[in-house]
Amino acid sequence: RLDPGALRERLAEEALAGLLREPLRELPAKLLYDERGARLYERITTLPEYYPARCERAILNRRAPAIAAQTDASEIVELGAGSAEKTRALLYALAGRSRLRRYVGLDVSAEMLEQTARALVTAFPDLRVHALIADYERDLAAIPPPEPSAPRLFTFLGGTIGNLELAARARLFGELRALMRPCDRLLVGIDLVKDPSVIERAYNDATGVTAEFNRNVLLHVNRLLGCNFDPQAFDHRAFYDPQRSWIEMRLRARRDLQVTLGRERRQLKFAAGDEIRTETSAKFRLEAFADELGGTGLALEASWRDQQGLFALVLARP
Ligand code: AVJ
Repeated sequence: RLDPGALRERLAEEALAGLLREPLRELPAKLLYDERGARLYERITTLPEYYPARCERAILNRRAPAIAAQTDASEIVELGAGSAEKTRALLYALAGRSRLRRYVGLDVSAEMLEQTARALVTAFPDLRVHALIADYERDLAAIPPPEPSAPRLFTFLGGTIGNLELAARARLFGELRALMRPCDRLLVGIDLVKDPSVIERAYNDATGVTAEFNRNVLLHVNRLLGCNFDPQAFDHRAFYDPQRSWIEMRLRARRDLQVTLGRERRQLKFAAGDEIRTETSAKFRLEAFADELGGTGLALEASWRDQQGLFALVLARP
């Protein structure tokens, strides 16, 4: 477990830098996952419009035995563990082969991770569980060293890899590659390019849970920076950018307003219509994704799609 104070400090720095960015203010997507945000995301994964979670779950439930056989892993290292709900299919499949020894989960959401770790200890009494309150873009060094002859499966599920831009993805894959021995594997969930209206519906759900999830980032920022954003003064927006093959979420000021930034007492001015980008979530073509992996010394070993072809799990080896 890393020092939560240090993580908080870094999140605050990133939030401040993003709010001062020109021409478009931007908050890093990981800020969406404070305790309330993590819970709202869990609700999103149950929405009928939000196909990524449903599809990934279907693939995992169907393919977990094959993935377990192919990787022969005795350890899972999960980046962005969240509730680890979908990961359980893998854990059961590995436990069924009597190979499972250790689970290492990383997440920035301390409360969610703590709860997840406790739940896993209860569900898998023989499993050693490590919970690292950590940012996978900075804290991979905190992962405990591997055990000899205990193959590791790194998992990065949910399509969260899409929150990183190309250069950041290459950096992360490179760092993971450096941690991997020949026996280790990486399992990544990627959301696939498809009809934009399907994607836009998934991020503009009818009941407004995603809007609430998006606005909640401002409450998190208020605590991190001691400022006074009124979430109700912002509209949720999510739209697909075909040039960049990503969907982005923004918050748009409903009226002219000012926000006082805590320590600096600095005034941040918004005119009606001004926006803050809060997330970009890239959609992939499998071939291009395989090329990205290849550029970092990883090779695509296998991939599985759901029956509608909306989402894919990719298994990569060093
Ligand atoms: C958890 C990053 C995969 O990008 O689809 C859900 C987060 N944002 N609805 C995504 C999210 C809006 C999600 N990831």
